Amino acid sequence: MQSVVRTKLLEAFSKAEGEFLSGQELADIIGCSRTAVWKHMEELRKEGFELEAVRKKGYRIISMPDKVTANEILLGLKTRFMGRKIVHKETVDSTQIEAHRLSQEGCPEGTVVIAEEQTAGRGRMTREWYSPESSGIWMSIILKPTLPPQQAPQFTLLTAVAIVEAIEEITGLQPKIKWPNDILINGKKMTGILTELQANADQIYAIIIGIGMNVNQLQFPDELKNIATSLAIEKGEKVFRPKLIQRILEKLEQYYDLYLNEGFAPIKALWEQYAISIGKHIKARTITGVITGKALGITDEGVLQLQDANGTIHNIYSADIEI
Ligand code: BTX
Repeated sequence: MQSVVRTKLLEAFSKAEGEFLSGQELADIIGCSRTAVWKHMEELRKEGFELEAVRKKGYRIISMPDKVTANEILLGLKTRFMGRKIVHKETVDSTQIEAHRLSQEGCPEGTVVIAEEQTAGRGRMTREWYSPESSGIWMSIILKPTLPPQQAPQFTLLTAVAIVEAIEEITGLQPKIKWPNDILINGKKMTGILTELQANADQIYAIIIGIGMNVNQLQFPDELKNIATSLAIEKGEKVFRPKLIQRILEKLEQYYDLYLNEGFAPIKALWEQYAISIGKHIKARTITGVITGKALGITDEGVLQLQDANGTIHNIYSADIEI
């Protein structure tokens, strides 16, 4: 099915909120015959959509497949540009690699690359990110703000706020943020964020935000068992991924707009509400060594400030934190 037709169809069903749409209404919306509408509906059915067709009433969508294809994400998505273009892959090495490529080809801002499975998902500093099939959210979002590269780390914090609030609204769980890029529930890592850049020394061309979220896994490999968790484990039931993705994209758009209009201050205030490391005695492993001390807070740039036993304040730009 052509993507324009599909988008129009799914938008119409989304507005109808579960009510029937007649064949004629759908034909008018997508500008084709009623026979063509029937064909499009059959295609959706083949993709795993459960549809009800009733004579004289028309069609309605009863349920969607347990996939994170463009169709499911677009159905009910309330954003202007975030996630309006979605590239879905069954299997990919890393959605980051694909997103870098699309960005270089000039894709629109807000483009999302999402996969059911990653075979070479990556974390920071070439670490691996475990991304098994159809159980998590493995996605990369491309943003193109006109900003200097020094401001890029703030996007990790902005994304963390969007994710925490989306999870709270959809599941009722209350995740916490561990500076800079981990989201934890009950002390275990449930989401990691990877912010990568295409930039020169003065200006960002694109920010690629990678989100790896454990959603429906019920077990982890031995090396992650004690440090990782998923939403399904914490909630005791499966979570419908497309709804959660929609809410993340909506929140991201909202906070990205706020950031561009009002700067980092309002994002920082929200971030502090959800952060766990602030005020605590922590150990920060940076690439140049280990510093221990009290986490005082983050600066207006998003840099962590750590006060050691001698009272010296260290600015930490990137590190792994132990609380
Ligand atoms: P990070 O470097 O902070 O964390 C990586 C570490 O987290 C690993 O060394 C391992 O100990 C642990 N880990 C690996 N997989 C998992 C998992 N599924 N759950 C919990 N802990 C795990 C975090 O990096 C940033 C991760 C971003 C992943 C996304 S997925 C979509 C996009 N594509 C891609 O290749 N990466 C990003």
